[in-house]
Amino acid sequence: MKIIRWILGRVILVADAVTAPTAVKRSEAEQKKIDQLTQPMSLYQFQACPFCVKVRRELKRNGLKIELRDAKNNQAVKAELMREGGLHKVPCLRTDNPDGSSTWLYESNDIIVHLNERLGLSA
Ligand SMILES: N[C@@H](CCC(=O)N[C@@H](CS)C(=O)NCC(=O)O)C(=O)O
Repeated sequence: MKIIRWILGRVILVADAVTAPTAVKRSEAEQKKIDQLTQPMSLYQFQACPFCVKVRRELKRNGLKIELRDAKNNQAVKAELMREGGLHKVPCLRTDNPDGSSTWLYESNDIIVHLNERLGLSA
């Protein structure tokens, strides 16, 4: 079972690499505005999870600089996700708020919709 999952993961990664979306082009000023909005965000994810690949492709397509955190192999990141987010489930988008709290958003589709709305992107 583990080996099948591993092989499927590699297939997903190769397919993703071969069909990688091209990033949208925007003016320097527009990109700077988007970068400021994404600066407090990070994505907790697994490299070969199909739902994470889906979100990463959206980040790439929209030219979003959001830090990726490996919640599978990095034990500190995994513990942080469980302790603060509440679940060991990926993808999860973390947003650090100005008051010091963090907002944790699970579900790939909800993350994509949230990013589109928050950043004013066209879906
Ligand atoms: N409906 C969820 C599915 C997410 C999901 O099933 N993620 C798996 C990895 S592919 C997971 O986090 N499993 C928990 C674990 O492996 O501990 C989404 O679209 O984000």
